[in-house]
Amino acid sequence: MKCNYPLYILFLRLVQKMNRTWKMAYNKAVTTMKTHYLKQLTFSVLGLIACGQASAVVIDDNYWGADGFTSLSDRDSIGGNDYQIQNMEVTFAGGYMNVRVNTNFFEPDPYGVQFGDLFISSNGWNPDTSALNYRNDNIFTGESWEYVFDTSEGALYGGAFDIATSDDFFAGQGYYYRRNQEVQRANGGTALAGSLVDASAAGVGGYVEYNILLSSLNLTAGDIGLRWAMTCANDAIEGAVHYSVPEPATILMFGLGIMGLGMSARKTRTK
Ligand SMILES: [Ca+2]
Ligand SMILES: [Ca+2]
Ligand SMILES: [Ca+2]
Ligand SMILES: [Ca+2]
Repeated sequence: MKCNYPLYILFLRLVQKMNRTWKMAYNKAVTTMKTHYLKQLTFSVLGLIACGQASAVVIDDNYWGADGFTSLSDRDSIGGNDYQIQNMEVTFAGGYMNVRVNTNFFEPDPYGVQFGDLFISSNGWNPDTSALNYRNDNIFTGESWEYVFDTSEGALYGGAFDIATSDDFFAGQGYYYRRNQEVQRANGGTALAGSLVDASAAGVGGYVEYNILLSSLNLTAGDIGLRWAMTCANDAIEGAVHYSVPEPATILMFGLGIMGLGMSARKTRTK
């Protein structure tokens, strides 16, 4: 540095240096804010998606049902582990109700037992509760079903359909089975497009999975009843899952809420 350097030049350099430092700090802050905002936005979008994807509700198999055979009647599953139904898992996502029936049963069965159909009650679930584990419940008592997904047809049916019971398959053949249990759609009804079944994961420890298009069901908020049993009904399951009508406004508010939280968190951190 020269001795005769005017003082104002020195002062100017100092200001320039400060200006550079401040600009760098400013740019860094803007970049950080941009990154932070992007993160918050991503989280909000994920939040919006998550809002429509509730985690699975498990319906435990507390249902025994009526009319098992004498000494075998007093139990959940007849005929060993091959017919066991563990539970049902229900998830609402993307306009569908996903129902996973966790069962050891699979086709082909040595006795000709077939997959059952998924019965759906759109107006609640009111089984016969006059005995523990619904031990008086059969096709004559309890809930009636407004819809059925026909597993072999691969289609959902509404309207007036006839129901086939376990007796239609196994009466008078000398087998143990659970009597008077609804197991399949027999005929009739109106086919409703858009719902699916996937039985490719069926087997011991496996499952049969249904994707039911919610707009096909005449639903209001409340309980949806579900029922499934293979055609001998050696094990059967019934239960309910709560359905809330999704409101777009609520979902939007949820997303905005998350963004708001993100912004206030950023403010706090800046302070
Ligand atoms: Ca069971
Ligand atoms: Ca019903
Ligand atoms: Ca019943
Ligand atoms: Ca059962």
